[in-house]
Amino acid sequence: MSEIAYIALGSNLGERHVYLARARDAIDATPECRVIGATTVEETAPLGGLDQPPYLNQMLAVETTLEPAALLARLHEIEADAGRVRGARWESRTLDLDIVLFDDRVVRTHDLVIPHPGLADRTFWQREVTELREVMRQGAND
Ligand code: A4P
Ligand code: MG
Repeated sequence: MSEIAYIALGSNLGERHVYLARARDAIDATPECRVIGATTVEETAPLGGLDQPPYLNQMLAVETTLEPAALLARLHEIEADAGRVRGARWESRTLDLDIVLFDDRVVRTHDLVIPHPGLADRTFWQREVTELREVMRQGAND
């Protein structure tokens, strides 16, 4: 059975658009994953109080047969590939991939918390979730 994961993409170092595009391709190229929706790419001021360059953020709706932990492991591989190419400095990131939602599942393990705790106060994530739900609702009506 496949479920729908909402995956947040973030980049604030180097060729940010390229990192997001490669991440979309890598997720879609994963045999158990299919990208079924994408928000517009948005530039956002850095959160967390650190002196960092602005981020590009985007959210994807991904149909997947992977379990949440296996999806996280795959996302970590994709992050590692992006870091290896550009040699990211530790404080900023070429690519950050977070699982924001995974169907209506609630997960609380040492490695994985879903819904992602950041959803409560990241207004751009909340906007993106709304945008994706609207896109998929329209798709279902077509
Ligand atoms: N982890 C637990 N739950 C999850 C989940 N739902 N999705 C664990 C992904 N990972 C999850 O993450 C650290 C560990 O969190 C993972 O190994 C996983 O087991 P990480 O991506 O390696 O490290 P991180 O990103 O530095 O930490 P964290 O807590 O994920 O930070 P955030 O929340 O991702 O913040 N400002 C703007 N404007 N836009 C951004 O995208 N991002 C950050 C990073 C800071 N400021 C930002 C943005
Ligand atoms: Mg993260």
